[in-house]
Amino acid sequence: MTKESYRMPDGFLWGAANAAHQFEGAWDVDGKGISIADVMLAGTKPWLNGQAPAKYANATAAGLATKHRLVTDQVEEGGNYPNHRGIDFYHTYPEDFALMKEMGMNAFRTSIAWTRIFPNGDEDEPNEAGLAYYDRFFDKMLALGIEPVVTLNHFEMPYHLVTEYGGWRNRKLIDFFTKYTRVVLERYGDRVSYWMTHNEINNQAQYFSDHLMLQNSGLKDYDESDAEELMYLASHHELVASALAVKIAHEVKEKVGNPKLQMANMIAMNPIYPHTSNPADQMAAYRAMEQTYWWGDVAARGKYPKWLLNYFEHHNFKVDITEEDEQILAENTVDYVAFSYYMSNVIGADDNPWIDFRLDKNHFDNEFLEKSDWGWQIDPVGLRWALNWMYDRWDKEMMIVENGFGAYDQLESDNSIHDDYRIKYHQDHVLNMERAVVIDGIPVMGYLPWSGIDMISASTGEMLKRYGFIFVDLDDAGQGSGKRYKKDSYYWYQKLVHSNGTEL
Ligand code: BGP
Repeated sequence: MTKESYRMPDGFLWGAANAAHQFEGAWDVDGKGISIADVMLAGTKPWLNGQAPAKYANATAAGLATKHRLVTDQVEEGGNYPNHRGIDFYHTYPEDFALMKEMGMNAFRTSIAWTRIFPNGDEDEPNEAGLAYYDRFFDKMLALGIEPVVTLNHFEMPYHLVTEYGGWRNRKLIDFFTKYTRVVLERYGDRVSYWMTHNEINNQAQYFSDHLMLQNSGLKDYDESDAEELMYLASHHELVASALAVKIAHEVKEKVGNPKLQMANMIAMNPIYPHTSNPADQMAAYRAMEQTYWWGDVAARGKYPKWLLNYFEHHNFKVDITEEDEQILAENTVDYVAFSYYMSNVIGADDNPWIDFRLDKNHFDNEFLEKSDWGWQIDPVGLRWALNWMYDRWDKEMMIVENGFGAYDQLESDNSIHDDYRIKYHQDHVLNMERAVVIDGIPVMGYLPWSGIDMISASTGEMLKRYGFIFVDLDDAGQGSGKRYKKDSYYWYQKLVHSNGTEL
């Protein structure tokens, strides 16, 4: 019996995805400023000599057990900052893009490092050396026939905007972000058609996580009791800035004469299922979905959902939604929705009618799903479910800009890597995506897995949590030859892309 598979529409984008701070390295080259990623230590080996400075001794000891990445006040002598080196893609991109082109990819997603363009974020003029670098970078991609898909803000905002302005809680960030957006869209808008604003803006729904609050909103040094209100306030400023970025994209589209230029939001989509068929569990899961994806409602529908405005009022949260903001949001909804997909979750009800959903409460394992070594529940059917849920809700074309399987890969003596577990993960997810496209009629623009090449894990700072179809011989301390080797998944993906989805 032939294996089930479906051909994707002509022009479908088969690519891969990454992010500047996770693979470029060159953290202080050509005028680049310090980003929030540059002050995050590795979760597995935070101090290169194994000795934590006195001021960080307690936090280091507490974090090691869970690979929790310590955020330092500044770049500290002796710290192991894996994002400082990444895989040196800043210099190796010509060779690495050629390797990825050989895989047959016609698209690649990455971010522009905001701090290469505005090192501190509040300068009047951009850093020309940074702009010139990405000129060469995008020109190389286009010369290879690889369509750039670009994230404006991928967990790498200028750290100066955190320490000097308090991050996105400060409305001034809207101006800093829109200035940066206008500069890069006017510079690259003739060559780069697919853009998106804030990576996984909704991660901060889990506002009890210091990492997610820093990575999404540059929030640091706040009282735990203020965390939820701060998250909503910062999110509002991010959403207004995102809508203004859509407006700028439409202006630049005309100015540079690129009719394909379009701007998306970017959501981390991991479905939340009810623990049982008990209606109380269903109601909890329903609200948990709304509390985790309302950012998509504002970006795609142009207004806040009523339940959330009620929630702000009930909790006396001061979120400064002005009439001008409401008009900006309403007039500038996104052109398409970009999202990441890795796993799904399960929650049960509690007795709070205002349902303050948090993944650290009433969270259950899904007895029908297996987990990765990092506990991520593997759910390919959930990808089809999510595509249907989002299309029904937001009525926008969609692009899968992250889907991947982090694993400890083994480099064999003959330099082969047998990652059949990663091939299976992608086979199952691609099949469900193809069902959504062909059977459910969902308009999916492309599949850009995380990732074409190994890089630094965002949550743990590990190099050994590998996602790539291309292996990079480096470890968590940055030791190794740095050589690239093709995994078995490289050849599998090459066949899939060349068949436009039928050779699963
Ligand atoms: C998403 C991020 C990516 C990447 C991915 C894998 O949340 O958008 O940047 O990090 O997760 O997760 P991790 O790197 O934590 O293993």
